[in-house]
Parts: sequence; C-alpha cells; structure tokens
Amino acid sequence: MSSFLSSIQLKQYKDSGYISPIDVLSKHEAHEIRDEIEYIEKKWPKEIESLGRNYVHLISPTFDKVCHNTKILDAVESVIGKNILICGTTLFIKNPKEKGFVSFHQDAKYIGLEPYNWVTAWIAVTDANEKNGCMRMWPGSHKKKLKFHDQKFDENNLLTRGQTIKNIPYNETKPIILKAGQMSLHHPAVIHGSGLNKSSDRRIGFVVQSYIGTNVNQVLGKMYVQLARGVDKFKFHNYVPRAKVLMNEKNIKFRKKSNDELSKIFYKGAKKKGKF
Ligand SMILES: O=C(O)CCC(=O)C(=O)O
Repeated sequence: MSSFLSSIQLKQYKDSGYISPIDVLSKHEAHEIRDEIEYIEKKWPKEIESLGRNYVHLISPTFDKVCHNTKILDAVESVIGKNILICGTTLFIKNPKEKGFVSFHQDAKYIGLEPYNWVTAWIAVTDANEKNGCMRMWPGSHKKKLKFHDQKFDENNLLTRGQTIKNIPYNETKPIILKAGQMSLHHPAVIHGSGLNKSSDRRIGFVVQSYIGTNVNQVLGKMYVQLARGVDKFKFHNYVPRAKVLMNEKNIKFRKKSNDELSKIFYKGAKKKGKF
C-alpha cells in the first residue's frame, strides 16, 4: 500500500515517537488561521480563553477546514489507517511576556483513549522555535511504560492539572522546530513538553488532539467526534455536526456539551480544577 509519508518518516515515528516537520498548509493558510483567532478574540473576548481553547473547530469553518485537510489526513492515515475520527482540538497559545509553559508529560496518561491507535497533530499557526517555546520531544520514550505524573496545578502551566513527569534528561530531548504551516505528529506515549516564549510575538499551535482510529474507545468518559475519513463500523462515540458558519448557535451548544464532557475526562479523580 502506498503511503503519504516516506518510509524514513514512518521509521522516525516508530523509533522516536514523532514525525517532524511535515508540510501541510501554505504560509497564507496559516496566516488566515491566525487572523481567525484574532478576530474571535476581538469580537467574543472570552470565547477561546480557558476551557474555550478546546473544540474551536466546532464553531469556526476555518478550523473545521484544517481538521479535514487532505494532506493532514493523508499523513495521519499513514500512521493510524484509513478509518479516522477527529475527537478534539486545542489551541496552545503562548503570548510574549506571559509565562506559559507545558510540563513534560505523556498524553496517553490522562486522555482515556484506548487502544493507542491515535496520533496528535500539532499544526504551527506561527513559526515555532527554541526562542518562542516550541515543543520538545524525548525520542524513544513512547516505547516504555507510562510514567508517574505529579499534579502541580501551576497557573502558568498550559496543561489542565499541571501533569508533570520529573527528572527528564533535558539534553536528550529534541526541539520540534516548525515553520508556520508545517505540522508534527506525535505518539500517545511520547514524553514531551515546552518552555517559555522569549520572543516578541505569539507562538500559536492548533492541535488536533487527537485523530483516532474508529476502533479507539474512550475509557474515562463520553466523547464527541466527527468522521474525517473512511467508515466507522464501531460507533463508540457521539457525533457532532461540522461548522459551516462562524459562531452558529446550534454549534455553540454542541461545543459546550463537548467541552463539559472533556473537562470531566481531564479532571477525573482530581481534587481540584485548573483554569483550562
Ligand atoms: O503546545 C505545546 O507547547 C504543547 C502541546 C502538547 O503538549 C500537545 O500537543 O500534546
């Protein structure tokens, strides 16, 4: 079977737990996404803050188009096969002069998606580099068992509970440097995190978290999905409609429902809640 990704890229995924960079959008398309974010922020100031950073594809046709982009799906298909669902999206924004960071963690630890036939697509809306706090991956860390995560609830941590794996050998981690319009794909169990944005501009990642095979179930709660490609013969999840108009009332309700359920998953067993 032919694959959109090369055998070298697929080997990188198998050996290291991620593939990067992959060209998927033009610079112009990436700028359009940034414009959409900044338009929403101006017109509806609270809409994409805190928990609202999730599921923006359910209220914006611009983000919907990215999730269903053929090049992205071709790459994802090379990793998880041809029956693909979109089960969530998150905006990871680090503004200059703020102290946002992401502690080293493994997505699989708290997302509840099993089996691990799923992959996370981190799409660079702006350039992401070492100066502005790009992600760093620990190559090969996906091959070991899931690690213990401390719950640190730091207000600058962009993770819900500040999930943190301690004692990561920083010099063995690799920066995921992307130009606006490129993406990386990472494995559910690879250890990754990111540092401060020390530049004078925003660092924005639009993250499909995640693309899942139709055979993947949600073991911690309920989830709302869209079919991206292929057939869903398992029917494990609820379906939500695609956004055709920005901030349509019906879609806003579906988004609220999706976010409420996601919050239950992220905070399952936690003693308190963070700001996301
Ligand atoms: O955007 C970041 O710096 C981290 C994002 C992340 O942890 C993820 O996409 O799984």
